[in-house]
Amino acid sequence: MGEGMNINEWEKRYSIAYYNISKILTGIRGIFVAYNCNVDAIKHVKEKDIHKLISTVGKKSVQQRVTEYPREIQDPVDLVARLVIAMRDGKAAEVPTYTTEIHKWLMDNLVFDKARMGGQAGIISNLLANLGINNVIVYVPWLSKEQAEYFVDTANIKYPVIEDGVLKFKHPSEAYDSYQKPKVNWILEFSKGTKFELAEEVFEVPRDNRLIISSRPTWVRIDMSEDLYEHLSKMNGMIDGAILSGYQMIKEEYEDGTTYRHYVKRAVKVIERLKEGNPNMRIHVEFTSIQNKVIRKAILKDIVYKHVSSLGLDTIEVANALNVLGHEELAYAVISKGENSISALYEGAVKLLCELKLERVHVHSLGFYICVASRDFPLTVEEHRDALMFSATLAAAQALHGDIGSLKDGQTALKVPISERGHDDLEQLEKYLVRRDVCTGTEFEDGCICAINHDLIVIPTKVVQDPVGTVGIGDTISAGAFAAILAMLRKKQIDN
Ligand code: 8BR
Ligand code: GLC
Repeated sequence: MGEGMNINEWEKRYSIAYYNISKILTGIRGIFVAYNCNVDAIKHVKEKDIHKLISTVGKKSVQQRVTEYPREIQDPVDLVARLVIAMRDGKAAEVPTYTTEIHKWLMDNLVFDKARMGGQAGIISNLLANLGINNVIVYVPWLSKEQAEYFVDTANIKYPVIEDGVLKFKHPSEAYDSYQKPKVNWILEFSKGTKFELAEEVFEVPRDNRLIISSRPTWVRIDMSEDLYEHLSKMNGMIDGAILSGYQMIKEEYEDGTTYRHYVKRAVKVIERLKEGNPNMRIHVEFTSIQNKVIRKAILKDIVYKHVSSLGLDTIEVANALNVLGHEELAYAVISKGENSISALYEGAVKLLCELKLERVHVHSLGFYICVASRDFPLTVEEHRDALMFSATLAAAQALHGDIGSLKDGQTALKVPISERGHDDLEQLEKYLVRRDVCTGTEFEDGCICAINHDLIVIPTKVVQDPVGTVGIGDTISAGAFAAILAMLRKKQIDN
C-alpha cells in the first residue's frame, strides 16, 4: 500500500467536500429533469406472502415458468415466477408489464405497505428541490393528478406549460392533465434470510433486494409535446444542465406502426434543442436496467453517443452496456466474482467514456465509486472527487432516513462510517494500476489520478448497515454528483 489517505483522512475530506458543495449549490441557475415519473407501490414480501402467492397460482405452474424465465409479466404466474427467481438469487430486477390486470391482481392478492414518488425523473426532481436548487424544471409526458401529489410542495419545482403561445411555469399540482391515469409500479422488496419452499426445495434469500414490476400502459411514450419542444430554447438562462432518463421505456414497435427509431430521433432532437445557444449546457443520462438489447444499444449508440456529457450507472449496468457494445468478455469479467472484476469495471468505464464520447462516467457500487473523466473537462480531479463524496453522503442519508428533506438532512450522514470493505476492495484496483504504471500507490489512495488519456477518481463510500430501503439510492448518487459538478462549473464561469 502507498502512503496516501487512510480512512480517517477520508472522513475529514468528506466533511470538507460536503461543506464546499453545499455552499455553492444555489449558484446553479436551474436543472431540467425529464421524463420518467411514476408512483411506487412498495410491499415488503415476507415468508407468509411468498407462500400465499405461490399457492394461489399453483406450485407446478410457478416451477415450470421459473425455467422459462419470462422477460415480461403477462399473467400472475409470470409475476410469481420472477419473484421466486429474484428472491432465490437475491438480485435486483425490473420487468415490464403491458397490462393493467397485474395491478388489479396485486391489489387483490398482496396490497402495498406504502406509496412513494418513483421513477428516476420523479425521485431526482424531489431531491434537487429539497437541496434548494433554484429552478428544478421537471417534465413528465404523463402527469396525472395522483402523480402530481407526490412532488414536494416547494416553489422551486416548476412544470413547463404553454398558455396562449407563452412558456409559463407552474407547480405540478397546478399543471396536471385531469384525464391522465397514473402509472403505478410495484416494488416487491425482500430481506436476506427469508425462507420459502418450492417443489420440495427450500430457498433462502441471500441478500436484501427488490423486484420492480414496471407498468407500461400503451400511453407511456418517451416524447415531448410539439409546443414545449418549440419553446425549449426559451429556458436558456434558467438552466445550466439537464438530467434525462426513462429511455428504457421506449418499445421496439408500437401498435400504431411507429418504431423505436422515431422516439430515439425525437429524444436526440430534444437534447440538441436544450443545447442550442448554450455551449456550456451539460446533459446527464441516468442509465438503468434495460431488458431489451435492441433498445439498450440504440440508447447508447444513438442517444448517448456524442450528445450526452455524463453517464451514471451501477456495476451490472456497466456490464449490460459493454455487452451490447461488443465487449462481451469484459462484461463477463465485470460481473464475475473474481479479483479482476474491479479492474474490469475500470477498463469498462474507460471504454464507455471513449467510445461514447462522454465527458464523465460515474459508476457506483456498494462501498466505492469509480469515475472517469476526459482530461479536457474544466474541473480538477480534486473537484471531481468532491462531487463524488458529496453524492456518497447523500446516498448514506437516503439509506438512513428513506429520503432527504434538506442539505442539513444530508449532512447528518457524515457520521455514517466509510465502508472498510469498500476501501479494501479498491486495493485490487490499486495493484492493477500500479502494476500497469498508470499511477503510484500514493496517488491512488488520494483517489485522484491523472492518467495519460483520462482522469480517474475513486472513493470509498459510506455504507449504512440497516438501510430503510434501497430504491432510488442510485438516482440520488448520480443526481447529487452531477449537481455538484454543475455548481463548480457555474462558479468558474462566474469567477472568470
Ligand atoms: P442502483 O439502484 O442504481 O443499483 O443503485 C444502488 C446504489 O445504492 C448502490 O450502487 C450503492 O452504491 C448504494 N447503496 C445500497 Br444498494 N445500499 C446502500 C447502503 N446501505 N448505504 C449506502 N449506499 C447504499
Ligand atoms: C425505475 C423504476 C421505478 C423506481 C426507480 C428507482 O425508474 O421504474 O419504479 O422508482 O427505478 O430508481
